[in-house]
Amino acid sequence: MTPRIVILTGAGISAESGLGTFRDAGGVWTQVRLEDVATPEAFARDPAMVRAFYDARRAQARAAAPNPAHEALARLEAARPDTLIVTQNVDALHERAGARNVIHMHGTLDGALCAACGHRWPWTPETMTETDACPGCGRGEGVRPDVVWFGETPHDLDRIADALDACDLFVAIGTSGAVYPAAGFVAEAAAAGARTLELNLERTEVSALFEETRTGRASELVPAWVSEVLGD
Ligand code: BJW
Repeated sequence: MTPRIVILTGAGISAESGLGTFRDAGGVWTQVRLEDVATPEAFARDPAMVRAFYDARRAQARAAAPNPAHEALARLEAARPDTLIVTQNVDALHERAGARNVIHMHGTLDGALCAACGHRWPWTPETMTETDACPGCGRGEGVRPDVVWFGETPHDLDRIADALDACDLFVAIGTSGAVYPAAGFVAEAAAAGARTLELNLERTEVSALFEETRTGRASELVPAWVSEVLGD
C-alpha cells in the first residue's frame, strides 16, 4: 500500500523510555566523541572499544520499554495501514509497541554486519567480540553492529523517497534535524505537496521548514495528535 502518512522519528521519542538523545545536555555526543565511536574509521582504529560502546547501548535499549508515544504510533499504524514509520533510532521500541511498517534507516542494535564481506544477520547475544565469526565469510575481525555511521549510506533511501513523494502528511517526532539526509525529508515532502508537522520538546533549527510545530513531551504530544487524526 502506498503510504499517505510518513512519520520520521528520532532519539527524542525514546527519551522518556530512558534512552539518551545525542545532542541534548547529557546526550551521547556530550559523553563520547562521535569521531571515536560512530565512524568506520573509529571501528578500524579500535574495534574492541567501538563494540563495547554498542554492547552498552544494546543492553540499555533491550532493558527499555516503549512509552505512550511508541504505543500511539502503533495504534495509528493499525488503524491507518497507509502509515510508514521511518526511524533514525537503533532501538526496537516501535516494533515492541506493535508497529510493523518500520524502516530503520540508521540500522539496528539487533543486527550485525561484517565489515570484511558485507554480510548482515540478526544479532541476539548481549555482546560482540572478534571471536564471533561472520556466517558469510567465517572471519571475526570485521564483525560490527549493523548501525549506520557518519559517512555511510543510510538504508532504504529509495523506498523513503518514494513514500515522501506520495504522502499527504509528513510528521517529524523527537529529532533535532541536525543529521542528513533525514533532515532534508521535510523539504522533500513539502515539495511534493504534503502537510508538514513537527512534534518536539522544543523548536529546532529546522522548525521554520515545517508548516506547524508543536512543543512538548512526545509521550503527551503524540497520543494527542494520533487521537486527533483518528477522530477518537
Ligand atoms: C524530545 C524529547 C521528548 C528530547 N519528547 N522530543 C555537511 C552538510 C550536510 C551533510 C553533511 C555534512 N557533513 C557530513 C554530512 C553528512 C552527515 C551529516 O549529516 N552530518 C551532520 C553532522 C552535518 N550524514 C551522514 O554521514 C549520513 N550518511 C550520508 O549522508 O550518506 C551520504 C548519502 C546521502 C544520501 C544519499 C546517499 C548517500 C549518515 C548519518 C548516520 C548517523 N548516525 C547516527 C548514529 C547511529 C548509530 C548510533 O545510534 O550510535 O544516528 S548519529 C545520531 O544522529 C544517530 C541519530 O539517528 C542521528 C539523529 O539524531 P536525532 O535522533 O535527531 O537525535 P538528537 O539528539 O540530535 O535530537 C533529539 C531531539 O529530541 C532534540 O531536538 C530534543 O529537543 C528532542 N527531545 N526529549 C520530544 N521527551
